Amino acid sequence: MKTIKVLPLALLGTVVGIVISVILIFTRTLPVQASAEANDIDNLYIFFLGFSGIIFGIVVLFLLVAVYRFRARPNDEREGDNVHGITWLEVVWTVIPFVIVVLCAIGGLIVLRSGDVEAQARTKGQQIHVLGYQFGWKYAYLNQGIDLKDQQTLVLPVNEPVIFELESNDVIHSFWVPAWRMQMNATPGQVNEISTTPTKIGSFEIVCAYLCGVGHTNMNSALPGSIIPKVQVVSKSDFDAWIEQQKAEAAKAAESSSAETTTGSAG
Ligand SMILES: [Cu+2]
Repeated sequence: MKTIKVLPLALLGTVVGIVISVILIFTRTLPVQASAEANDIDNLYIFFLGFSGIIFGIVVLFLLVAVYRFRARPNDEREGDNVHGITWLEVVWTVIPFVIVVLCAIGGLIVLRSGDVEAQARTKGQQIHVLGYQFGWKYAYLNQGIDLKDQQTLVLPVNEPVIFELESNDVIHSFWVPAWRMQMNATPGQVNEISTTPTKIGSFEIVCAYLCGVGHTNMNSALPGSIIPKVQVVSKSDFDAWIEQQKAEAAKAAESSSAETTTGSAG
């Protein structure tokens, strides 16, 4: 019976896999890191990518060697060897994936649990309601009682935790700010929460990460011609000034609409 040398092949596969992972890590440029969580999430991504690359290297190498070594020669009509039950191999192929999955789960649990940021955002941060619809986003500032108009820019202060309460009034959308490494579904009939702390001043892309209908591409602020404004992160003082301006505009609008009603009823 023909065999292959398992251990040297597994080692070679590991080396090939590491090379593939390193190439992927250094050739795929990630977006700028603009939140307190971004660096940890990138490290988790690299950790997952490393594991995946090594598994890929080993599997593909074994596959190629097996296909070549155990191929049927011309006119060889024999049945292949009937192999049944190799306990040590079954233990190995159960234990290794189990360990890998558990390690990845622990890594994910440590990095992705945002309990602290969420608690901070609830007590002294910004609470923003985000409504996804076909096709755009509408924001409300819950602490200040301000409702923005359709497609009005989301403005946030730097270095202050934010909690987003996401909802949708039609189909499932997904609110994604790549620079913050933050993404959460906006689902009809349900409020989903996610929190982050922006750490860089500037404007950053907002993308709808779900195909949500014919106008889906309009929900990607990175594309030319998109009607979706990017999110603006500003200094605390600029933010406070902007909030005052929004309040003043809302008061003015309320005043003129009540004036209209009065004139209407008088006439
Ligand atoms: Cu969408």
